[in-house]
Amino acid sequence: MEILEQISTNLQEGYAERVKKLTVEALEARIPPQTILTEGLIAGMDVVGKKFKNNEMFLPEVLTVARAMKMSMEVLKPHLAAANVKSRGKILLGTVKGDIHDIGKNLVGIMLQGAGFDVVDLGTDVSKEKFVEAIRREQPDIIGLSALLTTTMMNMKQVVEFLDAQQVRNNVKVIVGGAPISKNFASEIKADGYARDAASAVDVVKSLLHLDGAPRT
Ligand code: B1M
Repeated sequence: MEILEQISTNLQEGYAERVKKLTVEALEARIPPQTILTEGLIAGMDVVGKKFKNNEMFLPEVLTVARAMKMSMEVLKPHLAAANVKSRGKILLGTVKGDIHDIGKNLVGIMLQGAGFDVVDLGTDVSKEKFVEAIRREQPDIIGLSALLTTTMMNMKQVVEFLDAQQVRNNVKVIVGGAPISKNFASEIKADGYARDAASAVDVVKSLLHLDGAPRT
């Protein structure tokens, strides 16, 4: 669809206001929010990621794109979460220490809210101590750790070990995700689950909580 392409290309250029306006127009045209997200915004972000990797785009430009994505996500968020009914459980989310990437984590949060979970987002650069404090305070069913850097993914291991050391692991399961994370890595660090993307994060959470609709493995 033409409007999705426009969302993608304007996002790549970092035109925040235009992307936001197009997102509103796409919603008015009754394009499903999930389609706007995957075929407009994420498609555009994929191109940016590749260009960034090949040194065809640089940090300040990527930052502008990330801001545009965030603004548009604010518009989409209530629509993605519209199906939200009674809470099916509480999920604590955070990007681990040293890492400030939050777009993927935010998507995971939105998808989980959309699937009917309460989400408490601790933000980025979250220390293991902050995770433990929040677990004691919020009593979540699951905590979700995100990392986008190969240098910060090892901080996930530290969080898992700290939860054990602080004896707060009994009633909480840990899931991990982010571009450099794999299923093997998740097992290595003794996480309870791994999700490749935001949609599968919902499936993994449902499966860990033994809720209906979890895909059979
Ligand atoms: Co950064 N960055 N960045 N960056 N950045 C990457 C990750 C990188 C792969 C780019 C590259 O070189 N190709 C590279 C990492 C290399 C590596 O470690 N292997 C990189 C680097 C090097 C850096 C800096 C070190 C650059 C520098 O300063 N020299 C720096 C680090 C800062 C820090 O964290 N301390 C940095 C900074 C930034 C910006 C601030 C400019 C910006 C972040 C803005 C923000 O997040 N608010 C940024 C961005 C935007 C990117 C890219 C281009 C896009 C990331 C993104 O948002 N993708 C990225 C390149 C890329 O990924 N192609 C890159 C879209 C998002 C929807 O996908 O986050 O993967 P993703 O999330 C997915 C899945 O991974 C999964 O579901 C999501 C949705 O489907 N998922 C989970 C994520 N978390 C999950 C948790 C779960 C389950 C699934 O359960 C809990």
